[in-house]
Amino acid sequence: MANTLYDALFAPHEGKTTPFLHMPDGAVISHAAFLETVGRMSNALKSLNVDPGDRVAVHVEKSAQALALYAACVKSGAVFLPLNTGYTPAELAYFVDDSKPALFVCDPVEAEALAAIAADAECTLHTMGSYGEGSFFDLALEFSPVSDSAPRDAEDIAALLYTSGTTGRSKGAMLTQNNLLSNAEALVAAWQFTDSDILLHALPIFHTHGLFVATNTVLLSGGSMIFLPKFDLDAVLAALPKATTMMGVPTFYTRLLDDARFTGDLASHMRLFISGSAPLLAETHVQFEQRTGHRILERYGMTETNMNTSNPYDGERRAGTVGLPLPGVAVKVCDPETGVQLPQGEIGVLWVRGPNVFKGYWNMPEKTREELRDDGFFITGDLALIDGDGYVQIVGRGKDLIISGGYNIYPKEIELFLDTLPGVRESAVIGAPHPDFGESVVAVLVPETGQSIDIAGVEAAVRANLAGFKRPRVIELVDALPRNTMGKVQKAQLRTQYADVFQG
Ligand code: MCA
Ligand code: AMP
Repeated sequence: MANTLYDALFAPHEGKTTPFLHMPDGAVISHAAFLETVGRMSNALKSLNVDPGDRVAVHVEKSAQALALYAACVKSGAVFLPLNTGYTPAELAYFVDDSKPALFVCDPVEAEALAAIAADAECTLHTMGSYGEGSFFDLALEFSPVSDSAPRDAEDIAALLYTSGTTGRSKGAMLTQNNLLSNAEALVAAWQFTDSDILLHALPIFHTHGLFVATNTVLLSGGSMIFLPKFDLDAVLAALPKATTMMGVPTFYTRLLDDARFTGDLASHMRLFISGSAPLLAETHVQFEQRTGHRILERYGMTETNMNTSNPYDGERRAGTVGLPLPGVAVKVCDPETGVQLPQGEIGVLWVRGPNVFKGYWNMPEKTREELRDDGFFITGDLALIDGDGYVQIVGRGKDLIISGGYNIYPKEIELFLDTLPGVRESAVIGAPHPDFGESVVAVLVPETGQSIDIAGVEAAVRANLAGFKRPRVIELVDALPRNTMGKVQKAQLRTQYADVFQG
């Protein structure tokens, strides 16, 4: 039996000396060299008794080796489970306990702190540093680069990606080989990727955007990537002249526009700029076109669905819209209460269906039933309308969610944590417009009667327990939270009240 994803993305490049990764130190890693490492790692996984279907949890910095580990998991049939590098040990404990991986690969500097978490989950712990160094790579080097691919069916799970939940508990989205492959095929065609493309890759590789949208698309089309460890403005400006395409979150584009060195000349040879993960302001789209002549192509997706819609490559790229459904993807707008489809032009919750839609949430059959319907439609929780020409506009969110610099933050998770701190009776967490991140986090705290809250203590506790991107950048103390007659906290009122905290 074949291995659907490996055979499509990786196997065609075996033995090819064509460039795959252009590294920041000037090194070029060919497809063949990359796949030799993948073969060694795949043998190393076997030696660790990682069987097809086993999870491999990965909390490491971006590197060529980290990407090879993803490919090795695909080759071995293991389920790749990447974790945001910002997560603290307290956050990681949940993911490891919930997913019960066979192997947990972490940064060497955190191995000691995470040993107990791995031991509790009875999984093997290995290390991989920023340059790939560590015990896992050492082990891989002991093996031959030649290995067989594990037979995997298109419906087998290739990856488990956690997305935060409105209840505060993260949910693991199970993505099949076909979810990933069908989406890569759709995107290569929609964005006309070829083997001449050089993608400027400055995104993290622990989320759908940097891992699947960017990498799988380039792998399928046979092109290469300038593989930067993160979005560093100077490094991106220096790399741009060598790239043909770039993918980013809106913060990438606003940071470029804020720098006078980013000129039309610097972008003149580029074929395509793509944006997603968060709303791109229409004004950013307009400014970008004025500066460079390029109309940023905005697309829309989710961890659970990969990409759903995209503005056209050749047709009109409409600012403020996320374009048209990708081939094979159906979208409809439904009444949030009844689930009945609404007439064209009305605002409701967006539902999507297609080969891109995930298989369900790991160990959460009830959550899966709530959001993934028997007829295959997934309820995104995004509020949208579809215009007369079929373009989808995301106009808001039915879910209580903040998107900061492309990272999703669920207020409930932060509120549950803040409520445990000394002196805090209750809390409300909201997003307020932020010039760099699009939105950022504001926490409104109510002290226990007769007590005071030590703000410095709150900040320290947050730092110790929550990833930095979730940290409230403003903390306000109030006597009471605004509530409606049903007793529900009026977040809309708070959002209006604190709308300007990050401005000016
Ligand atoms: C880092 N920090 C942040 C963020 N990133 N705070 C708020 N929002 C953020 N996005 C905090 C760090 O914790 C640290 O906090 C401080 O900022 C500096 O960290 P640093 O790493 O230097 O930050 P940066 O380089 O300025 O990073 C900003 C960034 C990065 C470049 C926008 O967040 C980024 O690459 N975002 C891309 C996210 C992404 O790939 N999303 C795709 C999700 P402290 O000072 O307290 O220590 S996939 C998805 O959404 C779907 C499927 C889709 O459609 O794509
Ligand atoms: P995630 O859970 O990290 O996969 O994030 C998915 C969410 O990001 C979607 O449900 C949307 O709310 C948001 N999103 C992604 N792309 C866009 C976009 N182009 N415009 C507006 N929101 C977006």
